[in-house]
Amino acid sequence: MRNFLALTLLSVLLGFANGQHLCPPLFIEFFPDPAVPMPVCIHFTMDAKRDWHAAKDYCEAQGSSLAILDVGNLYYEIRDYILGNPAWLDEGFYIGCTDEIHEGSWRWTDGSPVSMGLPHWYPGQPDGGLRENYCCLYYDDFMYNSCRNEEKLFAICML
Ligand SMILES: [Ca+2]
Repeated sequence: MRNFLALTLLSVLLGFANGQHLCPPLFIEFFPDPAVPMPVCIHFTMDAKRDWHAAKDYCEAQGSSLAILDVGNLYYEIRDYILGNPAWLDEGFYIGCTDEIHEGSWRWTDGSPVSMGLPHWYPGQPDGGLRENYCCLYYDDFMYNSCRNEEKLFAICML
């Protein structure tokens, strides 16, 4: 088992050195931490708009999860990527945070607390109380926003 793991790690490192793609099809490589050469793999689900739970299920069916953005510079890099796509500039994208379990207590889907306020959230967000329980990156600056529970949006999956 140890040899297998060593060989797997070696092949991944060699693949990286050779410039091979480390993310599966549809997933884009981001390197949010300059000290860590392994990519975070991101899939923007542009095939359909879904409510937050359907988006979460869709990511999980692909073996991924809704994106958790507290990873190095990932939030800024994803924001820049969205802002670089003119067709996306009046859209919103669900990410993996919610206050559906305890109103006002925002958690990532792994249970970790979400950083509140600037620079991540729009001023005045989150708001909407029980009507808005799901995080999205929302036009036109793609900061965090609490989106309406029934709203259907694109989503960001992460591996
Ligand atoms: Ca809420």
